[in-house]
Amino acid sequence: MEKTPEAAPVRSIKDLPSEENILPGTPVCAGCGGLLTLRYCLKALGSNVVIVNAAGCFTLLSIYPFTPFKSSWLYTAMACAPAGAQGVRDALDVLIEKERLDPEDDLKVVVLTGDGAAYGMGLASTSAAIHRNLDFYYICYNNEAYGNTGFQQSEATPFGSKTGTTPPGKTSPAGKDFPEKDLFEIWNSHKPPYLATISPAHPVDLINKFKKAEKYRGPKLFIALSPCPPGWATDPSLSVKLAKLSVDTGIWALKESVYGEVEHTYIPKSFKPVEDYLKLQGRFAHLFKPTRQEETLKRIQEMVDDYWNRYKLLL
Ligand SMILES: Cc1ncc(C[n+]2csc(CCOP(=O)(O)OP(=O)(O)O)c2C)c(N)n1
Ligand code: SF4
Repeated sequence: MEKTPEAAPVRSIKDLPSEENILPGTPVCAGCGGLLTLRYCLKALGSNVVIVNAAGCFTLLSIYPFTPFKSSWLYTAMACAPAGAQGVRDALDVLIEKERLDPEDDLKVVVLTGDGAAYGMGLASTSAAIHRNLDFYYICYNNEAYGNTGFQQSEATPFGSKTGTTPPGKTSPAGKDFPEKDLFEIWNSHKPPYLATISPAHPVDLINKFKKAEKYRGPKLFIALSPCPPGWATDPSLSVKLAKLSVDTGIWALKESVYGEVEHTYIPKSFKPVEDYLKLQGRFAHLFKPTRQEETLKRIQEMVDDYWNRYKLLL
């Protein structure tokens, strides 16, 4: 169901909203791709927002009495942020019903989680909230592991990645030896009004997706592949480059879905080899040294090619 007309899209980086709703000086790591993503998301969402955060790295952002946000913040356990969002949405609706809150002053309810919560521990409560058609936004900053507790594998960890719980060794030279879950497809099977993948290296695409989502009442879901310097063993200065390479190699497909209908919003003119992305990251270093793991590298490239072939978009 649509609630507002769609806002005009922005055309270039110069047209991004200048307002900042997350201020500098946070305790997260330098070069955190998730934080940059969140900064762009809040430019689109504004400050009339309640963020419901599942335990993770970003819980450190807002610890009483300090906060970098202009908006409100509620912290929940890992599995239940969407249930927390339901409570906040219900409370706002009751206040509006009792005429104690002007509908003009209504707040957007935004769940914010890492991939450990989104792909694993919190999936049941997310599925239930989507099924109930809860009117909320869901932002997952996906650093492809449990970041806050030292980078253990999550259900988003890709094939070939080293994590604290998938060390490359004799039994598993590749590190993680099976692929990640496809959360986009899992969410999409619920046919929510709006669902998108986003990237901190594509802010225009990101902002336009939020503008488009705004017109729908119901769940509006966003997943961002978010470079994580300590976990990925990369230099903080490389985060935007890595986010861009993830898109240019086809590893991270930028797409959206409206009521289950998927469309890609950006298709690289020519796809770069996945190695260009992998070789810059310490978590994949064992695939190159002391010897190249040809089979593993080939399989990673094939998985990406298979994805784009499925959509007949590989040029
Ligand atoms: C049920 C439960 N198990 C374990 C933890 C400990 N814990 C706190 S944050 C965290 C990592 C969360 O990972 P993710 O959701 O990917 O977010 P990130 O830390 O990467 O930001 C864990 C395991 C917890 N809070 N609750
Ligand atoms: S560990 Fe990674 S996701 Fe967590 S704050 Fe640091 S850079 Fe960001």
